[in-house]
Amino acid sequence: MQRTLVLAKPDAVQRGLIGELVSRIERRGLRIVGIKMMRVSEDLGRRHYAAHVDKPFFPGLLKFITSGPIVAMVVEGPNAVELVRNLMGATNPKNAAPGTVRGDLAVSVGPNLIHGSDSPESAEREVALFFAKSEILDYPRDIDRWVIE
Ligand code: DAT
Ligand code: MG
Repeated sequence: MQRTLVLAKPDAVQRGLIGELVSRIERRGLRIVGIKMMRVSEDLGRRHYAAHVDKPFFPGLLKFITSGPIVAMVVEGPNAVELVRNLMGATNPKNAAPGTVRGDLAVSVGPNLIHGSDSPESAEREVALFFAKSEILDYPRDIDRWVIE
């Protein structure tokens, strides 16, 4: 069982695509065990994208990710990191396959809708950056026991 950090980026929130992203994750069979709407501070943005601080696109990336509310999620399941990466599609939507979030719904490598951790190590680091332990809620799939006949 693996956990990964997913962000519905500011463009996803502004375009009303939170549900679309959540739906694709849930329909795949992954479980959302943490979710919140929040604003990314400049400090959090820098830490989250620490690997990119020296890239030419970093200033724009930081401006974008802090530009409006996002929805952060902790997503759990077998191979959650790889499954989420696959459903996201390529970083640049122009290369993203149809059927993926970016291939179906995005046109630009700036506002490309979704973030997903790129390795189990990144996932652990990023989940800890965005979520307190108390904000991650594991739960059993035992809803049938509440059915009244
Ligand atoms: P991903 O989001 O697919 O994990 P990444 O970690 O390489 O991609 O980069 C983080 C974000 O930075 C990406 O979602 C969009 C932006 N970005 C990446 N490469 C870029 C480029 N060449 N020009 C502009 N923005 C870029
Ligand atoms: Mg990345």
